[in-house]
Amino acid sequence: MDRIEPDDATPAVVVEALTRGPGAICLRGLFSESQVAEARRVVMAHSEDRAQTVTHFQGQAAQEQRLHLQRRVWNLLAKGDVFSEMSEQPVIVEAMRRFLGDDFIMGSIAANRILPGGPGQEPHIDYPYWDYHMPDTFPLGINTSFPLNAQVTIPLDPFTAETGATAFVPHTQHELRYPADGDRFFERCQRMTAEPGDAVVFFGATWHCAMPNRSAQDRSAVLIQYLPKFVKPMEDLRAMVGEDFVKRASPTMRQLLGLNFPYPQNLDEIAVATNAEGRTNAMR
Ligand SMILES: O=C(O)CCC(=O)C(=O)O
Repeated sequence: MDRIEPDDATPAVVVEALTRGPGAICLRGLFSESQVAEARRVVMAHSEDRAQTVTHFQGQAAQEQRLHLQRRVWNLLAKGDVFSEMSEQPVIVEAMRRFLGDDFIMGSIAANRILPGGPGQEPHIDYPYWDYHMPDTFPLGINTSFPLNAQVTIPLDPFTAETGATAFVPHTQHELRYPADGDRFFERCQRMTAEPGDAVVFFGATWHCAMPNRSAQDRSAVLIQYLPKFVKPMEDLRAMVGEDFVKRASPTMRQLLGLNFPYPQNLDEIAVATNAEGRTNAMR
């Protein structure tokens, strides 16, 4: 995985890494020390006494009664302005416009905290491909020739081999497949090692997983999921943030919340009936 300076992270460079390249790229030092400190403070505060929130790809840890050593904090937009700053970061937004289309949305913004001794995950691919171990539930011919997901991981603690930096197998995004036992994931993987405040951008069709934290310190990261406008978001962000947040939202945040793409609608109940779609004179 290349590690580049934000000034070099043009949309073309990021998209090349996600499509024809290994599937991931690290943008160094995109967020300031104070942004990282504030994000970490919120994540730690919200995960201290609420050990059990919904999690994913942790079936084995659940069987072994070790779920409490990994903690998720969901709905981060409602928990601090720093998370809006992270999700609207201009270098990332410009790259996402190119990768997922101008009206791309945010499907989730959450934190994954792995405590010392905490478990890693099952190797997987991300929403909306995350249940592709049942390929018959997807449309005929689905593939990764166009992306339905992008992920951004922002470490709030050092991401090292010891602390449990995310593992990934480069170039696996080229063929859409959920990793299987015979794929030797753990022999072939590289690690997304990174510093607090870096941003690792990757295509979620690339096989990856959080790794066990074998260190004596916490390992937390903010995980942002971006989607094309037409994919149903994973977290119901629009409902979770509330009316006041929406009233204050910037044009970019309104887009991220899906407000630029007003479907589904009750078309039978639209008060002022007009021509809503089409190249000519469309009034959504
Ligand atoms: O925390 C990590 O390292 C990765 C988490 C992840 O891949 C996921 O939850 O889908």
